[in-house]
Amino acid sequence: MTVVVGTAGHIDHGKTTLLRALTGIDADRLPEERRRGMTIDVGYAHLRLADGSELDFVDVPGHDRLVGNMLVGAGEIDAAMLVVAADDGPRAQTIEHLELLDALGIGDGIAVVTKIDAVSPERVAEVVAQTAELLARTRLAGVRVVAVSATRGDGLAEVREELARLRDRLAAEGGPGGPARLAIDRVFSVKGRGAVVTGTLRGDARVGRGDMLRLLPGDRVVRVREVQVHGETVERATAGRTALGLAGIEATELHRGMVVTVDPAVIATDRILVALRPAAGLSGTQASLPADRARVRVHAGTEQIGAAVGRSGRDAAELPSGEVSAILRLERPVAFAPGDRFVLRRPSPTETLAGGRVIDIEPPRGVARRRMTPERLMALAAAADVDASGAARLDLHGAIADGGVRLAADVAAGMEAAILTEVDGTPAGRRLADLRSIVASDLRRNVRLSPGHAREAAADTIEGLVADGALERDGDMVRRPGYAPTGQSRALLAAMDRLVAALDVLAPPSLAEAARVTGCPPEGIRALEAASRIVRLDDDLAYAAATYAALEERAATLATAGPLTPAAFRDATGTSRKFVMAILEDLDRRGVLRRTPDGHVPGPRAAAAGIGVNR
Ligand SMILES: Nc1nc2c(ncn2[C@@H]2O[C@H](COP(=O)(O)OP(=O)(O)OP(=O)(O)O)[C@@H](O)[C@H]2O)c(=O)[nH]1
Ligand SMILES: [Mg+2]
Repeated sequence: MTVVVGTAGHIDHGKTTLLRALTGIDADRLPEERRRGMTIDVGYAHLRLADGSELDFVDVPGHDRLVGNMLVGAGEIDAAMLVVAADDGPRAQTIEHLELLDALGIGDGIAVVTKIDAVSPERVAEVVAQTAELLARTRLAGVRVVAVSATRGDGLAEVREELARLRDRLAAEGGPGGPARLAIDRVFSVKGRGAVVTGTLRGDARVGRGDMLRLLPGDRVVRVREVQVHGETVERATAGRTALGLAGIEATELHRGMVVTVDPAVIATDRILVALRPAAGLSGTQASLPADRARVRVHAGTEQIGAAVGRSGRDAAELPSGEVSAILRLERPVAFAPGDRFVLRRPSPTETLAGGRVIDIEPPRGVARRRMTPERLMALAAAADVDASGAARLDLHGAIADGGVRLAADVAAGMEAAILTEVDGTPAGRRLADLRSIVASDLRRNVRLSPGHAREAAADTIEGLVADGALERDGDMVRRPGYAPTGQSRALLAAMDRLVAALDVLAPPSLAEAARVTGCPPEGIRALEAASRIVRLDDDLAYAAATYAALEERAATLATAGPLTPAAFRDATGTSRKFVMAILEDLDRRGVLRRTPDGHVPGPRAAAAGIGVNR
């Protein structure tokens, strides 16, 4: 693995000079940086270790106004190199950067007390002690503090040795793992070669020429035209600092903060469930977590974005780890994967509020929010591996549709019970299609699924019950095993089926007329209504359940696009005013739609009808 080390420390303390002394590379590449002798944007360098392997560095500015750029650099590192000038000692950004590294969960690195040529040995010892004391209050407690002079060269060999040990320690831990991706930190356009992006390639990654990558947010597909590592063109890159020439996109369409990835676990989302931990509070006052509805800045990867914190009700649970859960609503979608670390800062006056990690990139919405209990949040936050977190996430959501539909154990059991209850209520049996629709809409009162996915889950569960022998299939009917119909009920069932078929059209005849033609007696109509095989809108108008479900879905979809007028709905369904008025009135009464002077719009129960369900 290629370890990426990020510098940190107060302005002018010698970060860039130390890197130049170690690697021979000047990370201050911008003309303005060279003129002013200070780092403004993130810079890069790499070091060849004694065994021939290489170590990557990200160099950051120490200026207090450039903390945003420091975080771009620190967002994708494995370890830190804290630099403290021996003459100055720890200063404001020494402390601020340490707090930020701690919030980002950086747990290994090295500290360097530099410029020792300018002070007495006593002063060096004093600053080394102060630095170790500060580190002790963070996750970097106990890392080596090495005294050097970057200009004279004292101590540089020791720094190199410690960096090699650092690399070995991190390699032994198996690297950061996680989804393969590159968070873009620089974009430029090379004449004749098109757009080029740079960043740190992370996760179990392997990116080669010709690969197709997803660009987030926006979900565009781009092709890798060329891969470069440390300025050399290579067939493929596996980790560390990487430059990618991209085809199928202009440089102007790319910017810092975007992510290219091959892993479907990375998605662009504007709402995340997170676990927060208050910042270390190294400067004395202990920072407190942002309150509910507080406006914050989220720094994640190479991106930063405004967000509102949700810490009320079900969103806020105290986790045994000492963290608390919260929802972050981002100003626009940003690429995230589960487990990602980030920092929350107050915009002004700026202060580091908290460090956090993402526990769900698509937290429960709508009815599924009722399942967000502290126990389920804790289980998800504590999940140690992909399997455990997959199971905990399913339990939190109740149902997840990714390819197929999966149901949580309690939801699956509830659905089986509901199916058996339905069937027990009609000994003669239920039509499979009706049973499917009924239990599917039942399911959607408890979990968030699209109508199609809910029907798929219903069909699977019914199949399962048939396979187990709890139900029996007879043509398109489902019933309990062992039912023996009499001659009379057989005739009634046939008449009921005929009536359902007659009402299975967009403009059905009057109910009385349909009953007469199909020979279905009143008790047959009552039985059909009780079994929800037909939907009765008024005395003389009824639809087959499936037809009505389709009409409802159509109306709901149209109403999300803008107010739906009776005339527009009539044209969309090719029926007449009589039918659309009755349907719209029914949907209004049930809260699926709401009537406004301009037409019908989604009502309070719109979500239950499938509006706004994105997956
Ligand atoms: N005497 C002495 N001077 C040093 C040493 N290292 C750096 N300097 C000087 O300190 C000044 C700042 O060095 P930089 O490396 O630019 O500091 P920096 O931490 O990168 O600064 P920013 O990027 O602006 O935060 C320069 O004038 C360096 O020449 C050292 O070991 N000894
Ligand atoms: Mg610098």
